[in-house]
Amino acid sequence: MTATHAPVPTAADSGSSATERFKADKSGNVANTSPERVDLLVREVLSAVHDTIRRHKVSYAEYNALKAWLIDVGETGEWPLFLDVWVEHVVEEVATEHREGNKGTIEGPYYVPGAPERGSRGSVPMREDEPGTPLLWTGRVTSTDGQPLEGAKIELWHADAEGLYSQFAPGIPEWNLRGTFSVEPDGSFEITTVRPAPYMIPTDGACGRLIAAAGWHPWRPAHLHVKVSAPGHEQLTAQLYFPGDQHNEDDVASAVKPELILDPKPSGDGKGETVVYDFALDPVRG
Ligand code: MBD
Ligand code: FE
Repeated sequence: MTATHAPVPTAADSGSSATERFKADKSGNVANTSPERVDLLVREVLSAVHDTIRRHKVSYAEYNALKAWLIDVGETGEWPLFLDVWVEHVVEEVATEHREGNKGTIEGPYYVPGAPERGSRGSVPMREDEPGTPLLWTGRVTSTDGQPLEGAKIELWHADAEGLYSQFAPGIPEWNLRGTFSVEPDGSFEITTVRPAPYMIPTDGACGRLIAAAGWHPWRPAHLHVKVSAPGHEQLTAQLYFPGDQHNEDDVASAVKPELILDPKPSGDGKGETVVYDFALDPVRG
């Protein structure tokens, strides 16, 4: 870490932004779940909680600690963070188990739709003096049968070299390190960005207090987030990781898969890195 840090975002800053983001983009699009399904799922979850209480003879003091913590999750705006870190990976697993194309992983709480369009060969928006190792990423988007997907779109978003996300930490330009890319007729693209730093879950909110109370660690390995879409194909949400990151093996969000680890090489000019990573998307069936 360098001596010049941006202000560390408070849990409440990033939490309330993530909560507002979710409400704006996704809360209008929730399942109209049948009473039978609600009954089944809620009963099973509650029954698992009841079993744990009986098995471990949970005390009133522990019950009240849970109650206080759940209130705290809401007050620090950390429901999106809590759910995406400790629950989403299994939802993603179930939702994508039929796929034959690229593996994906969780979206997490910091996606923002509508990032600036940068064509098929370009740089993500970044500051003039953006810190971090330059990264030139080339690749292709095809269907699972190898056909190039000319209409494909790649949305890329990631933390900066201090592990901070624009729109969820103060003092960063709105669309910094967030861009939307197209592809050439042969499906190829070329994206310039910088290597992100590992991400630390805020320690001053409810999630941080849980991590400390349980003796866990708050780290996600460095990662690039992407959403890749093309007409007639399932949208792929993924994250790409860097080899040798100490948290690839123990990501707090359990979102690393071996297929998602990049293989960057030093670039010819010695100033940065280049990497090749392609996407094959599953056609929408039926
Ligand atoms: C992140 O940057 C992230 O990607 C996830 C899944 C959870 C918290 C922060
Ligand atoms: Fe992230």
